[in-house]
Amino acid sequence: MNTKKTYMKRTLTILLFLLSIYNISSAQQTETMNMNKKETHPQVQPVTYTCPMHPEIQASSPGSCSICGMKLIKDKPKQVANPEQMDNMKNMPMIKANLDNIKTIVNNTPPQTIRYDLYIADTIVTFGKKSKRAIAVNGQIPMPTLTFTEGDTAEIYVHNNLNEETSLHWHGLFLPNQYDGVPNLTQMPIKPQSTHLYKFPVIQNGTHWYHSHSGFQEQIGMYGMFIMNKRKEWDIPTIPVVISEWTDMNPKEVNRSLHNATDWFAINKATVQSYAEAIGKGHLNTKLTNEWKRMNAMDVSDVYYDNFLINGKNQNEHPQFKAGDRVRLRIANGGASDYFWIHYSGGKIAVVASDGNDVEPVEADRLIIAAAETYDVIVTIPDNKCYEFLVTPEDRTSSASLWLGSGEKVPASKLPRLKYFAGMKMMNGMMDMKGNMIEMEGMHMQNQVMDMNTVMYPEITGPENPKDPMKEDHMQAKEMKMGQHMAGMDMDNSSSEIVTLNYGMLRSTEKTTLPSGTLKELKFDLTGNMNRYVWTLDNKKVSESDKILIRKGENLRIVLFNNSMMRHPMHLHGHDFRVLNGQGDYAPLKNTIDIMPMERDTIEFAATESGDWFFHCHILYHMMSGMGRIFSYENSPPNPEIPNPKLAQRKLHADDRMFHFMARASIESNGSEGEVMFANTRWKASTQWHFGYQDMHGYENETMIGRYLGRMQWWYPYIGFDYHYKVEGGPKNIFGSEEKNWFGQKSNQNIRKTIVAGIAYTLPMLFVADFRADSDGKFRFQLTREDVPVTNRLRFNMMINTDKEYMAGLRYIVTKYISISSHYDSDMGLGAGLTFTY
Ligand SMILES: [Cu+2]
Repeated sequence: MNTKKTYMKRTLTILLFLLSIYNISSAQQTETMNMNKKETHPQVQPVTYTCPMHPEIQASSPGSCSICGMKLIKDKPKQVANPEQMDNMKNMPMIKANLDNIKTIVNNTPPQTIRYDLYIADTIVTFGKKSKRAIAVNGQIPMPTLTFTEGDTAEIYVHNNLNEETSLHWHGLFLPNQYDGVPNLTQMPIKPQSTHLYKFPVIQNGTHWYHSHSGFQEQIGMYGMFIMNKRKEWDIPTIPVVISEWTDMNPKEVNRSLHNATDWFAINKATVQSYAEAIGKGHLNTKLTNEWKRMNAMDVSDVYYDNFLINGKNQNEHPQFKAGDRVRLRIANGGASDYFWIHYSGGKIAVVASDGNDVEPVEADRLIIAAAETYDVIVTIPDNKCYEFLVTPEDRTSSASLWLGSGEKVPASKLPRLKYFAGMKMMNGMMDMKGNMIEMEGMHMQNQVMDMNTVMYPEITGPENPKDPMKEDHMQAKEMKMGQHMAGMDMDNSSSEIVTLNYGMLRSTEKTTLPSGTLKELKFDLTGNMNRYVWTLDNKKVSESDKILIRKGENLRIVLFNNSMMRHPMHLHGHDFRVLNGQGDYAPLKNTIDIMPMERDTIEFAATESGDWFFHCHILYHMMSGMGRIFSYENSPPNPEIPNPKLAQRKLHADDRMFHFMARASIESNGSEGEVMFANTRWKASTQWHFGYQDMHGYENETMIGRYLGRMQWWYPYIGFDYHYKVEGGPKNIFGSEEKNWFGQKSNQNIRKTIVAGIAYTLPMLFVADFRADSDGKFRFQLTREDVPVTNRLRFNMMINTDKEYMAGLRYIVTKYISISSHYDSDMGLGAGLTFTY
């Protein structure tokens, strides 16, 4: 296996590669802005020849790389990793969008109280392949757009006509704590068949949204736009754009499946990254390293969705626009878990606000919007044609579109499939053997400036399989060009390079410095593991941590390090925070910050409110598993909406303490075996059986309860009960007599009723080692490996232990619940049949 040094080297290579990509766009932008080139131009150093992919290879004359054979190029790779250079990059120049000539219109209507009545009811929709239950408000999905003007008072009557509790959270709004809409924290849930009033002054402006904060209701329709106009607004057409996902699966079942370590979603998305695929693509070593490091397959999103919606439809048409028209899109990602790429076929996208706060207009070719973020953008209709505003989920499984204008359709180019093995290779390099993301010395991974996932984007880094000679040329050419950029020479300013928006490019239109006050600094690691779907801060769920007390008048600075393999959009209720992105006094204000793996981001805000405010990951399924904290103002007056705080807290904590039921049972020609379990984040109770059809094939049942330990949950100590009954005459054991085990102890397989205590530990390659002792003083050591992904749908399982028991089997997954299976086992012999999973 590779040494740690190799991993570090590989990580460094990837980073250098990303830096080179970064340099292209930053250099290009410098050009456009006519900025002083001295600031970003690299220092002159002696010329060496190096490999674009392997910077450690350096030669004084041209030649080829001894590692990959790629042609060496003139370069000075050392300076790229220079921290000083990194600092220059932080103050990167941007392409300003010129919007000075847009006219404005003033609203002279005096401030007023605006009343909305929202009737929440069950409905049936066919957004996917089948008709399914959803929740509509006033008969529509998304919920109606609520519009106010700064200075108005909002009076919103919520009529709950569901047979379950509900709530509405006003995302990004500054309002009295009791109207924030978090059930069991700022109010009690709105009971079925009752009405609840939210009434608060509108003291801000911008594009926001609102959604249910109860259970999984947000996934099935309870999201809508919440727009607060300024007194003076741009006088151009404005379209609210709320993006969402749809799954035909009940979201409770989605949640259970995620906790069940099923890869059904990956099978649907064709992202299993099986051994067959790894070998076919020349990535066996990558796959082995990945499993050696106890990781699961690489992916950028958790859930498979059947459809993606913009304002409730996959395709939207706005034919009224003509050449030269400019349109403002107020975009909110109301999806429960996905990030979305945004492109426009009619040219650049001018970004003018994020999370309802204005930024200096900046141009980009594309941007990614995290769950719960909002962006205001302005696009131009260049000609009398119909241009596509394309919205693509990060996993690129499908897309949704908004068509602007009429006439000949100008489609945006669809995003190609991600290069998952390139992503896996990158992830391998980023993670150490303890499951920690390795932070690079002198590299500031922050604010999306370096998107590690770029290695997976074929549109930027070339196609996946460079073995194809045509493609290899393309790839090599592209890398050559990047290498040249690293050397600061022959810059190709062709418009083919893609400018992707990142947080470093957001600059507030006004100073955002905090009022003077004491500064309190808090640090959180974003932690989790995909295998058991545990998502936490500092390895603690909401229910496992105390409220964080803060004091009105102080300033809070929060440093967030993402030590997990997924990106997380962290959202703070009731406050805007500054994102420290190198823009100094003009740091942008946001309420949701996307943090990529390995990033360390800093936010700060003034504590100006009172009461309890939720701070959590806005991926619904991460939040429900406990990824958050509660900020609580000291000495707040009691919240009149929470008559019994103890009861409310118990109900709030119930969310992340929830147990999930899982089962797997086979019925094969030689007998039945299976497992049923109840598990939550820390605890698991399970019973396993193994029944032959005849006495000589044995009956075994083990029931145990245990607790997962550690952040990565590789340790699982347990106690339980084991019953084993068998008579002579079963299949001949390949290890000879079963009378004694491999420790020389008398085996009691014929009739065994014992209490057992043991500990299981997940080894590299995802083998589970299980050592236990029973009440008769007998020891057993067992190795198990389950669900080796042989192909997209074929799984291999094996087990061997010191009682001379062994098993090997294959399972072909037909549907989410049914597999065709066959296995050989030392008690029951060979059999074949069906396996049911729930
Ligand atoms: Cu998350």
